[in-house]
Amino acid sequence: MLTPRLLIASGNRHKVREIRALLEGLPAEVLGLEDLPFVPEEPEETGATFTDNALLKARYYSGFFEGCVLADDSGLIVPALGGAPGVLSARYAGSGADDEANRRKLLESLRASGFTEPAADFVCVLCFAAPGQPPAFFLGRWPGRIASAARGTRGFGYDPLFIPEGHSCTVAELSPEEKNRLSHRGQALAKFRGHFAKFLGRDP
Ligand code: ITT
Repeated sequence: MLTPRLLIASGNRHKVREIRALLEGLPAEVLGLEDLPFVPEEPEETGATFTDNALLKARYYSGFFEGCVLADDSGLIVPALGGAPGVLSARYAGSGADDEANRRKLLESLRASGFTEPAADFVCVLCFAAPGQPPAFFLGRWPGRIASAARGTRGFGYDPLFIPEGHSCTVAELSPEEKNRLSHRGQALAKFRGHFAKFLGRDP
């Protein structure tokens, strides 16, 4: 039997590193966008929800690849800010903004609205698209709060500002293994692994 091929459809190298670690041991050949004959431009993420955008990316990259595709749409939700940055997490401080600019904008928004260490959730929606099958979705949610200042050097994005529930350190102070064990992405991928095992006709 041919080894099934699974494309991780993300242009974010930090996400791809985490997803690869979390897919370890899977009986599939795991590919990245760099393995495509040419790397297509990223699609515009026009969806109103993480689910919309995960589907949009899975469908888009399926057009360039014949095997199974896994797309991730994720971000940070701060209810005190009306759900921001939400689906705009990657470009909260404007299109092309880097992680540091997005973190600065988050701290400024919180300061301006008078909130200290408000509750927040990291959310991840994975969309799995297999040829000839309806898309399947897997959700992970990681509750916590926003620190008053960035701490730690690991991870990416909002990790230096996110204190997971039950912890006093930020995600950027956790080891990569600990983050993957607890995170929104880790939770969504654990669900996906069970689905993929069944898809391949194996026990999870
Ligand atoms: P792709 O769409 O190509 O996958 P992207 O970075 O544009 O890459 P998203 O649109 O899903 O991906 O935006 C995700 C943003 O949410 C990401 O850039 C971070 O700012 C934030 N984010 C998501 N997961 C995170 C995590 O585990 N740690 C820190 N920040 C995270």
